[in-house]
Amino acid sequence: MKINTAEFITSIGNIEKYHDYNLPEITFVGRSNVGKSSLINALTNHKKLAKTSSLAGRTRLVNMFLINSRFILVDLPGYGYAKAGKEEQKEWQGLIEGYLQKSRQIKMVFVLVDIRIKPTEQDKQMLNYLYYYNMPFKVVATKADKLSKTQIKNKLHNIALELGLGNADMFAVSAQTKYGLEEILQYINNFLNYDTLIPNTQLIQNINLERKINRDKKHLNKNELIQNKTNNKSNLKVKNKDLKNKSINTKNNKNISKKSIENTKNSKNNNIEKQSKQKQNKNKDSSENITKKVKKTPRYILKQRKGK
Ligand SMILES: Nc1nc2c(ncn2[C@@H]2O[C@H](COP(=O)(O)OP(=O)(O)OP(=O)(O)O)[C@@H](O)[C@H]2O)c(=O)[nH]1
Ligand SMILES: [Mg+2]
Repeated sequence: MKINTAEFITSIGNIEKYHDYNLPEITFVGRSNVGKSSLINALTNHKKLAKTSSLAGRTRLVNMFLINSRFILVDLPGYGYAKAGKEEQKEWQGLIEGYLQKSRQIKMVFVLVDIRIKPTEQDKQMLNYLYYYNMPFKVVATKADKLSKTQIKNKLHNIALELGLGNADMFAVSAQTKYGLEEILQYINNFLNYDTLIPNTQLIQNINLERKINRDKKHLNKNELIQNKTNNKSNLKVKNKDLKNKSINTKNNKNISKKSIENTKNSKNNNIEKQSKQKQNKNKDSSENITKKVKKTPRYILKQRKGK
């Protein structure tokens, strides 16, 4: 089987929103950061179909991808992410278990473990759970590129022993070098009986329609944003103009008041000058008067005064 098309269908954060598309589902579970999303991308030959991260706790929702319009790959949040809060861990656990309980379409659960690390208690719990509910599963050891071929064989054997499984239940893969991917695809092809699957053309049409609606919405929002931006800009321009005018007015007012102060100062000075001139004149007048008076004093009186 070759994967020709891989389309994102939906993300579910609340298991009540799970929708049965009446297509076989293949599910990827495992510890946080083990490489679930990377494996989905590698299998489908996409770089960003499922979001990946070097930081644990990247996938927080149940993500569903439609493959060749015939079956669905399901990427689950990881368990055992120690740094996540207790509430968050509970939420993810609820989503994982909720999905495993609710879906009637699960045809295979791939339980991923890191090939270099001994399976954890939580890995064992997950396998017990699947075993208990009689769900088909296989263990996939990831990041095989970190080991040599002989090391891969040995580690795979050890993990199988630890989990009480046989070698036939195990795969080793690398999303980086694509090691072991053909084997997984071949296995999926066989257990799904791929050639007998009928493509769900309605679903792909719905996905495309929804995508178009979202694109249009985004476009509309973008236009709205641009409109808002230009409105804001022109509002800002008007505001700035107002502010400028206001500041010019205040400047003018300031100039006017400066002038009026100068005028009052000048007029005060003028007044003072006037007053002092007047005083001077008065003084002059009075001295003149005195001299006049002196002048006017009859000569004989003056003589008498001199005689004194
Ligand atoms: N060397 C190597 N690194 C890998 C491989 N697969 C994944 N990784 C790296 O492991 C980190 C986690 O990968 P993800 O695919 O995001 O892991 P996940 O299991 O989906 O993680 P959660 O979403 O947190 O549950 C990333 O840095 C990947 O690049 C692999 O095959 N080889
Ligand atoms: Mg992930």
